[in-house]
Amino acid sequence: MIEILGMTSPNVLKLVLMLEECGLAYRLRHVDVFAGEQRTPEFLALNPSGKVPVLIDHECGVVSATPAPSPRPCAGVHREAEAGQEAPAAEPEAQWTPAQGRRDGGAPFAVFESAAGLLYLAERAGRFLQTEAMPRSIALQWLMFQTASIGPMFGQYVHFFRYAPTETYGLKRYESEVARLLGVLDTRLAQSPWLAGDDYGLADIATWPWIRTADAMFPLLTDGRDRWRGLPALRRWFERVAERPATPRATAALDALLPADRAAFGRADADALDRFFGRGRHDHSHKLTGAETAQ
Ligand SMILES: N[C@@H](CCC(=O)N[C@@H](CS)C(=O)NCC(=O)O)C(=O)O
Repeated sequence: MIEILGMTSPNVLKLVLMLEECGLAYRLRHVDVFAGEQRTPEFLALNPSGKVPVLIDHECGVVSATPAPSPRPCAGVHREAEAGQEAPAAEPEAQWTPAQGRRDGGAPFAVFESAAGLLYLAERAGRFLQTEAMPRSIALQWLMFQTASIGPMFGQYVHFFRYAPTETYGLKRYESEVARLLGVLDTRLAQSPWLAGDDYGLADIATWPWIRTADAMFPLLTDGRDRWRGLPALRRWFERVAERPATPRATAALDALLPADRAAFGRADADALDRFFGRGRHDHSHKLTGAETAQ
């Protein structure tokens, strides 16, 4: 069983999409990031960066760094998803144990950073990542484009337009960069059916959840006119991924966490939000300057 610690965010959806595509059994566990569950010592032992998602593989703790030509045998974990299949028997409640770094074959094995989780699953399942050097490099280039540019820039843009819309300097800066990045994707997808070439793969799986998020903010980019104006290839790609059988299963599984997320946000007071957003009293610069820390 693979466990994903997360919330309703695009970085978490990446892993859920991949698990659904591979037909791997998994369980989603909600993390209340507004209450700071991601900063507990137990969580930091799994992800030193204190973010979701974290992937925990409870049954198959060893992956090879070399590409797998075929699905890796991993009894009891790798199975084909079947419509209407009953949920597996309940397992003992997993614990957030300090498993980070274990490669000795013992479970659980924890992976932080969503793209690292995708690579772990690709090597585990032997799917969605090219094995030949040059096609693999192209796939990794587009995967890294997502992790280094799309995710961080879209994330900052969402923050400004949702929580600081009057900060026009920040809002404009990120809006402009998001528009540029969308253009890069559209140009690529006008030349290639999938981001890495002829096959649907990790780069598409990593990028699609962020375009799903962008779908909600396109009106801001276009002053309420046609949301996909100027992005026809990106739009076709977005719809093709949405039509894959695994995609609605993944979005439904993720969206099931919405009530828990909304409740967590509703419980968060001004101080908790200040800490979550890393601003005001709870910014992190005191750690570098040695200045008085916020309590
Ligand atoms: N590069 C990381 C980004 C993870 C990330 O930023 N996660 C957000 C949710 S999308 C989070 O955990 N936020 C809580 C916090 O910052 O304390 C990844 O791809 O896994």
